[in-house]
Amino acid sequence: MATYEQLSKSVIEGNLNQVKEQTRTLIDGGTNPLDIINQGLIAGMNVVGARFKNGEMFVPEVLMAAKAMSAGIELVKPLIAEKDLPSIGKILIGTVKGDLHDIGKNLVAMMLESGGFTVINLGIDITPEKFVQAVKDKSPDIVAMSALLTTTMLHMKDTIEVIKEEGLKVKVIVGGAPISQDFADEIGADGFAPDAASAVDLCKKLLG
Ligand code: B1M
Repeated sequence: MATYEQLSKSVIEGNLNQVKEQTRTLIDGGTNPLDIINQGLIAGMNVVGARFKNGEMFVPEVLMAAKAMSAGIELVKPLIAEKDLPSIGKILIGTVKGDLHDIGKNLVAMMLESGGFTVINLGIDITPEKFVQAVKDKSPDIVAMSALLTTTMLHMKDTIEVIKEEGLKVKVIVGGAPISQDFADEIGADGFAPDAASAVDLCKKLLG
């Protein structure tokens, strides 16, 4: 059976076929799906992040790694999503304006779905106006914003301001690598979650 280390290495190498094969082997061997994600797929992506930062890896390689990781997540996803659960709330999720990172946001969306929420995933590069329009159209209980860049996280504040200006009654949560509880408090968000699992707990708490 494949090991977490081998799976991480395949993510780092951007070897999509090998990631799929090793993920399948781990699934068939009865490995916990969340451990496959956290200890294999995300662990590999964390190494990619560090190397990207140090200039040891470049955008095309990072993209290949990201695609390989997503392919692994797609295989694990059906094992986590308990689609038959009745919805316990509606969540609108998106990555903020100017930001194209979607792996973490999609992971949060997937975990929320598996936690029993109905999730509307708006995608990436979502302007404050698009968030507001979607709140008007879909009437969610919670808006969940993700940002991975220190430059784009500022659009979370803009979005919250526009939501308030429009008088819309919806809770707002924020998350992503550069986001902290202090930042969430500063911009008037209702909550912050450091990872996908905590996002589920936070949404349950906010609607409880
Ligand atoms: Co970019 N990138 N990137 N990148 N990228 C980072 C974020 C960076 C930290 C890399 C680095 O320098 N070490 C850095 C940001 C620096 C900063 O602002 N402080 C960076 C940069 C600089 C850039 C570009 C500007 C590079 C360039 O072009 N010069 C550029 C910007 C493009 C843009 O968005 N406009 C860019 C581009 C890209 C790619 C397109 C190549 C690719 C994205 C592909 C994709 O998403 N489809 C990419 C990637 C893959 C990364 C890294 C390597 C990995 C991100 C990732 O997917 N992590 C990243 C370095 C890193 O984070 N290690 C990096 C795995 C994912 C599961 O984790 O997204 O953190 P994460 O999500 C977590 C939590 O944060 C949390 O839960 C998730 C799971 O537990 N979470 C939430 C996320 N959203 C949440 C929402 C919530 C709650 C929790 O509630 C609403």
